[in-house]
Amino acid sequence: MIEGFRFLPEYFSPAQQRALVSEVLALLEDCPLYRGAMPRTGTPLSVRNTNLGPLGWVSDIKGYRYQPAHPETGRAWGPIPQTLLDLWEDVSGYPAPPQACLVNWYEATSKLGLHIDADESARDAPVVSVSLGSRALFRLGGLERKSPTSSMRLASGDVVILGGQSRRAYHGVDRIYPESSTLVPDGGRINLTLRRVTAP
Ligand code: MD6
Ligand code: FE
Repeated sequence: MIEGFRFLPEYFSPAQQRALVSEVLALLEDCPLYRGAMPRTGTPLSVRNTNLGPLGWVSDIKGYRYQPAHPETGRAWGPIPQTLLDLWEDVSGYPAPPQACLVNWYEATSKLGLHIDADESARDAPVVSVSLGSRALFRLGGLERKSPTSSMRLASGDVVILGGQSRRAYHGVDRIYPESSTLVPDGGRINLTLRRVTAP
């Protein structure tokens, strides 16, 4: 496995997972999920998303970027839940708080192609990810798109950290298993990724 990758299974208890899902669902009322698009082609993304925090990751026909406001409502994104700020403090080893929490919402057939998270200028900060709801088949490769990959199932409450070398590794979600959990409405899956965008 590539250096800097960490997997913390069942970091959050079932009760903590339920509380976190409720909190995120409540925040989404003011900060709704929307469907972004691929740069250049404008092809709709398979996964709907929104963000919490002072900055949010946006993808549309013009490209990828971080911005302080929701592209559809024009309002600031909601706050990052304290549970997630505590998680970052516990596992990131980074001397400043996260600025963005990307909320990715997977439906039964959603998937996420192999990609690198490369839109942050704080390149030394890890990305910390929380899985909630249905299990996902997560694929992690190396620094090149053609690098060999290995697959693992991410279950509700699991935390994944891409730090060190793995921060620049290709990864994606091949499928979810929509029958595997009832925590998220309609057997969906929520993935929360905490990111530091700018150097402190
Ligand atoms: C997902 N995760 O689990 C997609 N990125 O749905 C990511 O793309 C990801 O888990 C950076 C770091 C950790 C991740
Ligand atoms: Fe990613």
